[in-house]
Amino acid sequence: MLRQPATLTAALLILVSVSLAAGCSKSDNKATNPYGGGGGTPSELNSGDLANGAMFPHQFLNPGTFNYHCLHHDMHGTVVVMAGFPATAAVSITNNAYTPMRDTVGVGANVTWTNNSGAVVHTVTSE
Ligand SMILES: [Cu+2]
Repeated sequence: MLRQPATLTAALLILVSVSLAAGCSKSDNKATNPYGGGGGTPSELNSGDLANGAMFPHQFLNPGTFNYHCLHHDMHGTVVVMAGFPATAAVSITNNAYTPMRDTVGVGANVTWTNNSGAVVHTVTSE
């Protein structure tokens, strides 16, 4: 008799785990989230190609550490999102680098990347 509740608990844990996993994949669906993912999912940042002068704005709705890179060059950057930090940040892309390479912003902050690299195309893409 005493083992039955333990078995039931294990079954419930499995159900909860499966439900959570299903919930995570749902948040990757861009159709339901206009900001493209959120919560540190791989799809959080996906600028596509940015020509010279092009800007890529993104709002970070969830706290976390968001590492990104350029699909064309060995360039890396990080945005850390946590409560109590600025609501905006600007990142300039020049000389095959993101400047600054690391930003810390508040939850809900808007970060804008601008390609100031002349004719060189770059991206801002989650790692
Ligand atoms: Cu690049």
